[in-house]
Amino acid sequence: MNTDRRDFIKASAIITLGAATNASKAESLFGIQGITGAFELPPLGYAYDSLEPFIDAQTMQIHHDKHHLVYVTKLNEAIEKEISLKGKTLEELIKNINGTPESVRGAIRNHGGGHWNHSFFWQILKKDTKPGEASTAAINNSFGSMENLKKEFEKTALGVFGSGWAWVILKDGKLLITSTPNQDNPLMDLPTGQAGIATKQGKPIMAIDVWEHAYYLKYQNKRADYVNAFWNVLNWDKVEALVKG
Ligand code: MN3
Repeated sequence: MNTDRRDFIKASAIITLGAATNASKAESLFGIQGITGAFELPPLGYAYDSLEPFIDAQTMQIHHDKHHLVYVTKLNEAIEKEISLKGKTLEELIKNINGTPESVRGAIRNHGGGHWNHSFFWQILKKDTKPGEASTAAINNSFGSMENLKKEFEKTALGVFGSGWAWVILKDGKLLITSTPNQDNPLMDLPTGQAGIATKQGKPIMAIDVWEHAYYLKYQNKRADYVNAFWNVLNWDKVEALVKG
């Protein structure tokens, strides 16, 4: 590792500490430990450069420390405005978008979704893992082959117009592929099949963030190259646990 890289990592570690401090402050806004709404930025869980060369360290650092933190901060701000939402878990919030008071519905949808999606995305990334038995069986059963899954997933990821996500979800024992615009999520109780909304709902098993902030520094406008590189950093261990769970 050269000196520049070491300094970069050291600087990154300091920025991460700063983010953690902000999250603690957000929590104290509510006074009582354990009251949700005081959501925190979860640690990335690995070094920013862990996914090189497929996803670069700078992208990971900005994506986690800056973009994800904004979703957490704005989610907390929205909950502060709507007392009935305090005490709910993140999953309860995003599964009940329809029942959310209108004044904060958009904010919970965008920032609660953003917090959930990114927390999930960090966990689904890891180099050098292999598909497990349960995942392989489920993929063969649902798509016929791994190649078909990859082809359909890539097509869906490339077909997201503007910002959004592509997903593999589990529904009634089958794996399905879907996409969501913006920070929507297949767990949200939004009417499916309408323009601008996820076509299918289910339990997320894998996901790719196709917002430009997820890939632009390295891939610029070449989303297809980023999506193709994704298979090198998909955490099959996590996929296996989700398929089994
Ligand atoms: Mn993102």
